[in-house]
Amino acid sequence: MSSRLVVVSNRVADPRKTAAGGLAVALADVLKNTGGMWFGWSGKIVEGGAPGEGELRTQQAGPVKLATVDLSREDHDAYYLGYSNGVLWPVFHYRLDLADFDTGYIAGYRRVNQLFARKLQALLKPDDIVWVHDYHLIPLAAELRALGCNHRIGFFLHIPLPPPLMLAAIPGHDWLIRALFAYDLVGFQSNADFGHFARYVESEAHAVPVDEGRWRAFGRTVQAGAFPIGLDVEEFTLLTHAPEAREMHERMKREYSRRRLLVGVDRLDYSKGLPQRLRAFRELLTKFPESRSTATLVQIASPSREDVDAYTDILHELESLCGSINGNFGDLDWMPVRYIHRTVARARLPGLYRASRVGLVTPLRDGMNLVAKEYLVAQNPEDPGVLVLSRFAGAAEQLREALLVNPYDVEGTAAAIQLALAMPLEERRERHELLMRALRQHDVHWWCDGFLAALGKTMAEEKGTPWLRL
Ligand code: GDG
Repeated sequence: MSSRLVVVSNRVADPRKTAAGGLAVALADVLKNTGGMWFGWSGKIVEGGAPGEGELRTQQAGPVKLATVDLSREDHDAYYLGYSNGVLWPVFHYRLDLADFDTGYIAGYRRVNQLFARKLQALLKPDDIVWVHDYHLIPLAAELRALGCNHRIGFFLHIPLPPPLMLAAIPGHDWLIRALFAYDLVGFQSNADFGHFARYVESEAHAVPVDEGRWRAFGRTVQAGAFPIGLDVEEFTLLTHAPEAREMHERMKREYSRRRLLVGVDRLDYSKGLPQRLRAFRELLTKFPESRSTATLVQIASPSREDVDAYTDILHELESLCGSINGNFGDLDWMPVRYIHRTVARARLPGLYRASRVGLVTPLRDGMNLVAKEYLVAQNPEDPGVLVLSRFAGAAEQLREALLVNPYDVEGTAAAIQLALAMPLEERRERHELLMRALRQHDVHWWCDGFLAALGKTMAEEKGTPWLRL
């Protein structure tokens, strides 16, 4: 491709360093290969800074130019904490009960998108292809178009899109969806999410279907589709065989030689179903006495968004559940749950996954979930562990040979964990082989190439199409 790729996301990371977090890892993998520019917030908050203003800095990181903008405290609190993580994140994860529809947030959300549009437009070259990521930046293309930008612009939503009536609970939902029509291509993680978009635009926005996955409304035409994100399988395999992961694997095997390990690795977030997972584990210990004093759950819950209230609540709930399980079931030489509220170095994760007989990935709702894929890649194909996966993770559409569970059903999940612990070697191998085939075929390069090829194929809108300001 001769055009330069410009990736835009809330946070940027140096692709030469290892990042924590699904989106950052995937985008770093993409940009390492294509080169280009990565634009976003610097992570810096300027106390007392003027709203809608922020200093732009650029720096070269290998083949990638990093361009970042600072945010004033007022903008950060309204755009990031308020609208993105206090409204869009909960509603898009089907948690209307946790949404804080404070009317002040949306102005900050727009202000930051306008700021980004202004700063970004000044850096764009005529043939650039712009790829915008995630819910923080839904109106970015509309703001760019309002400044006269005619570039090819794609959008990928990393989190789920809820059904139309749930989306409609957001004051100004029509404004948000209308903003998506400023993109040439809109990508979702799963067919389920794409289906919700299709139903929304036809029923709420009265968009006219013009072709497969293509609609016309608000004076523009948008193409949409499902592009499930994948893993850099090769890179994660290398990481699995690198010294740090091997050492971790050996240590865990030594330490837990008489136990069977279950592992969970998640950002501490209410969408990840952590309390439900712990209750299912407690149910396992209650219902299947043979698992007592053998099954040990290692749960990494890496700190995340601690300045959003709902996150402190889940932290307390988890601590109390772990305490009561360890108190009621533990013994002098056995602690059923090892709960670690810290970020573990990425290089060590594959060792932990590989030492674990069961991988527990049981979100209540998740766009994709890359931990499920990492767990599978890290397994020893000769003696692989079993993935217990929530049917409500986008990954469940692809990973049909995992043990799929309903995380709200504590008894059912406990029974699936028991099945995983007892699964004969031959069945474990068969399932793992089929799952690995799917992961290799649909890796991060397939995802990126597929999205960019589809974006390249979208028909350019006529130059000068009037774009009404939002
Ligand atoms: C969003 C969507 C979608 C976790 N704890 C530690 C750590 N991690 C890493 C994992 C994995 C990543 O973070 C988590 O990715 P997920 O995909 O599971 O979830 P989100 O962060 O919510 O990501 C999600 C994703 O975007 C990509 O599109 O799949 O649905 O919600 O890579 O390994 N990494 C390290 N230490 C930890 O303690 N180093």
